[in-house]
Amino acid sequence: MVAISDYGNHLEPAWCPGCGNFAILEAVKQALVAGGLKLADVLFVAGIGQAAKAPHYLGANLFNGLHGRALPAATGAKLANPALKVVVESGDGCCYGEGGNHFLAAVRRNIDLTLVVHNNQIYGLTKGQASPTTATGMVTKAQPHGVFAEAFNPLLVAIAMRAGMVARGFSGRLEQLAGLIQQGMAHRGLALIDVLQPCVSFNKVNTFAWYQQRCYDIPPEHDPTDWQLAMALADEGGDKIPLGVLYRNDRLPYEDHFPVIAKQPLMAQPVDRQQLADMVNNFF
Ligand SMILES: Cc1ncc(C[n+]2csc(CCOP(=O)(O)OP(=O)(O)O)c2C)c(N)n1
Ligand code: SF4
Repeated sequence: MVAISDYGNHLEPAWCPGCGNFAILEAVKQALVAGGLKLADVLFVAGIGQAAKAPHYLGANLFNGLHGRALPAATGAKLANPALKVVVESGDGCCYGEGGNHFLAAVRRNIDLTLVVHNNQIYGLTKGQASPTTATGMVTKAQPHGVFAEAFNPLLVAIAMRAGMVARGFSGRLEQLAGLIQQGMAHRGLALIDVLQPCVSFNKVNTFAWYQQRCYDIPPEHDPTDWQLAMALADEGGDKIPLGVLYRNDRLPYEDHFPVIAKQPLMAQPVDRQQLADMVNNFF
């Protein structure tokens, strides 16, 4: 049996009071407990940012790397030890900006990772510059004339490329969010959970109230295997923001394609140091 008290540590989150990250942290804990996942079963991987700090407060295995580089590190860990449940926590800037190419590669590969993106539509840690998901026209200190670029729609891109599972949650709806993360962890293949997360300090537009007014639950009769319907849902915006699982398929996860790890994970395989040395010498 796993309990919420198994997760967490003595560290006090260095987030502003009222930040949407608190609920995401709680939702992740609840999903781990609901999935019966023990500390040793899970590896968290993060980059840099307010969102990327979330796993620091879980007391679980953690690899914290460079900004935007969580997904390649997580991919390596998953290939080395496919038995691990690997969860990536990233900000919208970290995942869709600095790490944008890695996001596309992870979707194409369909590596079995749970990708929880804390999407506050802003760069939080560096104090409020526009991120790829900041709405066109939004004025920030770094964009005094408003953002000129079209906002990146991660759900539309992920569904267009047939990611394994694509969902959207909101940190103002904890119970639903925990359920979505749990479903993501249970899914074999890449599961993107894009979470609308108000940044109370630097995004004064997309507030809790702003999201509450616009978010609605995807009706239970929605068939997430229907790609075209999922694309249409992902394309909704402005005053209609659907929450729930938009899309799901049963594509083979990346790691299932490698005969070398079919019988035994890489981390359990013996290393022939002589062969390794010969290879390195040959190379140089
Ligand atoms: C390659 C690189 N570019 C830029 C930075 C500076 N930087 C650190 S955090 C950050 C923004 C983080 O925003 P986001 O990923 O959206 O996370 P949040 O802090 O909003 O949760 C930036 C630009 C960096 N550390 N490394
Ligand atoms: S700056 Fe924004 S994202 Fe960062 S802790 Fe404060 S409210 Fe949260």
